[in-house]
Amino acid sequence: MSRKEEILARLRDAIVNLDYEGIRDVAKEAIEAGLSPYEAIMEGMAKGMDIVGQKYEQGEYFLAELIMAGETMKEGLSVLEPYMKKGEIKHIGKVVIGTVEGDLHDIGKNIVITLLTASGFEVVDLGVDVSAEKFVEAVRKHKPDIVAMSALLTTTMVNMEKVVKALEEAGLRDKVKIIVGGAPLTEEFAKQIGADAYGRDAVVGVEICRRWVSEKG
Ligand code: B12
Repeated sequence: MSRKEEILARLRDAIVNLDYEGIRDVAKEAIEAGLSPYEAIMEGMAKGMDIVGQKYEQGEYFLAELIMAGETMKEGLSVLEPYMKKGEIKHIGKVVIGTVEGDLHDIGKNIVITLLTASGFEVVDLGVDVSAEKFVEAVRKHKPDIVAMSALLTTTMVNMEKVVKALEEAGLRDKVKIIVGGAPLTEEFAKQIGADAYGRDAVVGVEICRRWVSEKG
């Protein structure tokens, strides 16, 4: 195993073992060893979160462990984030983002925000449990290029469609591109609800957003 692989495995394990105290040191080590913060997040910590999800499904972990895993992930992100925002940032576009109504999952959304910010986007984070009305209000106020929505529950992904409809009713739909993401979603679902794109993960999502603003010119 190379040094890089070893550190990625330790980042993954820190999440799986809910090592809230230890993850900061591993994250620092990752940076010192020359790993990019992107790799550390996507190929280390996010992989650990997948395993936590499987353990939850298998009845090995419970809600308390899910919460702890989420907190551990945030702790690791707080070490890595400053390394993604180096240098002068000229904004290339504006994104309004939120987790839809009824849904409190924000780890994936926060990774998307981190990568968007690092790519030069100005991001307005509406937080979690965001109603369609709040999305509409934010689009009116901030005039973004892109609206991004996250949902992790099959019971809340349907609320994404409400946002698309509300934007249509407010006459704002053609002013923005809409991208949706989150584990239970599919490309097909995104099309069906009238979104412009589905971001399988944060990296793909940010690539799509970059393409949109560059096409806009
Ligand atoms: C951590 C977690 C929690 C934490 C959330 C902490 C937090 N601050 O977010 C807590 C403990 C609060 C929680 C609560 C619940 N959870 Co939960 N949770 C998870 C878990 C383990 C991990 C989610 C996560 O953070 N993954 C890591 C991130 C990095 O991945 P991600 O979110 O998928 O995001 C990536 C992509 O999807 C994408 N992405 C995400 N959003 C967006 C948006 C855009 C625009 C783009 C481009 C991309 C994108 O990019 C990200 C990075 O690549 C999942 C299991 C799993 N494996 O997904 C269950 C899971 C989502 N939870 C589940 C459930 C059932 C619940 C509860 C209902 C449990 C309960 N009985 O109370 C509650 C619901 C609370 C609520 N109203 O929202 C189920 C959902 C089942 C379903 N089909 O609907 C899951 C799948 C677990 C399971 N297997 O049963 N949960």
